[in-house]
Amino acid sequence: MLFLQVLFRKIIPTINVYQFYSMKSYNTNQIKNVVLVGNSGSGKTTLGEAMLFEGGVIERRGDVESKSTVSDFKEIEQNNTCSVFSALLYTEFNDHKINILDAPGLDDFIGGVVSSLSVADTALMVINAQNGVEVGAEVHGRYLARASKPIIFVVNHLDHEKVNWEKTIESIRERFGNHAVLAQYPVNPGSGFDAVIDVVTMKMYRYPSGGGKPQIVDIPDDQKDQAAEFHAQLIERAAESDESLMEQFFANDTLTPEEFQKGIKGGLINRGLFPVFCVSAKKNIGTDRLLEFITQVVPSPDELPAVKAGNKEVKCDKSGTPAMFVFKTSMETHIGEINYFKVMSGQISEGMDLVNNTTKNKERIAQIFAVAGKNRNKVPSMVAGDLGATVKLKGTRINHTLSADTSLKFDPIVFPEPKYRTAIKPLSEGDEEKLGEALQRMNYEDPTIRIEYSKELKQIILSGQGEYHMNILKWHMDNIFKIGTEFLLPRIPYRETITKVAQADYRHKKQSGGAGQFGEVHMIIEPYKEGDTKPTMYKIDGKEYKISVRDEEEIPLAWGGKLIYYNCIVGGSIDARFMPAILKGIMEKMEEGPLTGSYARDIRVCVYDGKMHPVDSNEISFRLAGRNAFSQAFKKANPKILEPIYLVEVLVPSDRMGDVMSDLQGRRAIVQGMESEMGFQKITARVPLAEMNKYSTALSSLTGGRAIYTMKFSEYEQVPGNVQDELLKAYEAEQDEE
Ligand SMILES: Nc1nc2c(ncn2[C@@H]2O[C@H](COP(=O)(O)OP(=O)(O)OP(=O)(O)O)[C@@H](O)[C@H]2O)c(=O)[nH]1
Ligand SMILES: [Mg+2]
Repeated sequence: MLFLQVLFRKIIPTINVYQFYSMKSYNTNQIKNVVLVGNSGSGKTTLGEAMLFEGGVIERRGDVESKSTVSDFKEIEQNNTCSVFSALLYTEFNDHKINILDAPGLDDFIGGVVSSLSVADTALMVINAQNGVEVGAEVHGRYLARASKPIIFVVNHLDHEKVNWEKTIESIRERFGNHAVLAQYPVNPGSGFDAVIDVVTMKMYRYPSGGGKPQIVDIPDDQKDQAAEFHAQLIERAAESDESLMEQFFANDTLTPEEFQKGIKGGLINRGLFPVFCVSAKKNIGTDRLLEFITQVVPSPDELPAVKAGNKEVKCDKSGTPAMFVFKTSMETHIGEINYFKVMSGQISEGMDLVNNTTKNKERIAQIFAVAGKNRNKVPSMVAGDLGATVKLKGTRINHTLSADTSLKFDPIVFPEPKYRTAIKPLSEGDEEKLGEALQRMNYEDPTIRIEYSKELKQIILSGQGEYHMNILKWHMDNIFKIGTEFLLPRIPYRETITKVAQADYRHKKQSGGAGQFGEVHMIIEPYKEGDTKPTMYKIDGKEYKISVRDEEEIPLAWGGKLIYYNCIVGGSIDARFMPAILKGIMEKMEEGPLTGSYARDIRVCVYDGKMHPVDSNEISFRLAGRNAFSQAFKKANPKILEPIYLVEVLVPSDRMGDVMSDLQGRRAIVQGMESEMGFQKITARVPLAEMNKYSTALSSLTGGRAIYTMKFSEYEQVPGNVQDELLKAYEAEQDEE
């Protein structure tokens, strides 16, 4: 079979699809689903490559530098020598199928981590032994805790001359507590690294210079005490995972090998034990032992709790109802849309019909693939717990459930809120529609992108996880979809309101030639506050106005806040049929505020007097009179511009806190709090959106990429006087240009 595959690849290298069933079929208890997480550059993709090589899925190991890894197969990833999308890989080891999700480490691509976590059962947290725990590991650690996923630490780069093993272990313990327990330690970390001592098997593994299969020998005398001490710590931690094991441990002061293994597995599953392994992915040292541990100890999908699907709980059981959950959708040249799925229950077979319980479409599963990057291996079926891909589905996307049970819908993956925005426009006018379609397709592949066609800002606003994230999206527009685009400064959705009562009246009169127009409106406006009682009297500039509200309309505004519209006309000075027209005129100015054309909010309007003309008064006259009277009153009511304020949380290593703080203060931030969290400082601040432009890039350069932030809308607040003046000037200049 292998000969045919090699021949196939030689004849048609571009097609990485094995047209015939070449893969062994696996049962649920022979499947392990792991996700590679950790900071960018920690070596996840390189480790994935070594794992595929050790499992014989690939004959030669590629590397990131020569753009030849299985995982980073997209052009954009090779250009940037980092993972941008998550990639599904698999390897076969010790009669097991290990599905490996290689997740991107950069925070801009966090979407790939979140979707991978939704279907992985255990995480391999890859740590760069030169730097210890970095911000990427910190962030992923939080997601893993929220999803209560088991963690195995894989300390990588142990062959690097700048390695610092002690500092690395210290940082892991500092961040993840004493649940992190050594399963291995390196004998000679640094450029000569070739051996580890494993305190699970109590053996030393010495690797040949090219990596690969080790010599397994007894632990040298000078290491025996150290190894025994670590072994005892591991045994104790394993015993703590289960009461009955604890009793065994107290009774016998140790555990049997079976109890030990059971304890480690139990500790993994309840997150009481995070074993630490040692590798050099680049030199393929330690990979085989890690794979062995995964096949022997890591829980298979049927050993984990049932998964929630609305009010149902679904066990990962081969004999259950066929059901699959789509956790990733990607577009690939020559193939089109590929949907990556997990078999959540039952068995999925080629040619099977299932129902998409979101679109309600019947879907034929034409082909099923075991996937390793862009290599797809056709298989006749997949059992509960397995991860695979399929093509040619009609409108199936991420978060969709396909099942024989039409009432089944697994809980959706919740992607993080965006924290970076830009505006985009096509270089050539006629490309709007094409751009819209292309953005939509990108959004299917990456749900952390938000696309907003903002009528208010008259821009296409893109939001995402960072400037890098948006640049990657632009690269796709320019290079894949061939649509020239440019990024623009995104406008800020300011708001306008008033801070004091004001009166104005306006006469609209047009009686020269053709149908005449006449309408006169007198109104008083004031700021609206929830719970205010109906007005009865105003005193403005020494003059008193008695008000009796005859009719009231409360209008909740689509952009937030309210408008209260009172008909206080007495004596029929304006006929009731013209009141809606006046309101229409006022709403036109509420939509395009008198100060900067932004939405206005939280205003009460009393129309208390006016004049009509028996012939010339009509809807348009009073719409215009209402509009202009409102605009005049607005300008007399000490109007203020409001700006959106965001609650920003920045996670920064302590040594960079000062720089980050002063930068925030330079952005008109109001610091709400600081707390230290496991070697990091968490700064919470309220910051105007207008000051957060390109913050991801600024923060990255301030901290060498060692910090992250999140932001979410908090409320609207008046801008400072000088800022209001600048905004008014800018608006006037813009008006003059038009
Ligand atoms: N010396 C040494 N270099 C390594 C090792 N593992 C990875 N590297 C190098 O580290 C760099 C980053 O490796 P990747 O595998 O791309 O790291 P990653 O974690 O996938 O990074 P992201 O995709 O950005 O999250 C590459 O230049 C690798 O060659 C290792 O064990 N030793
Ligand atoms: Mg990578």
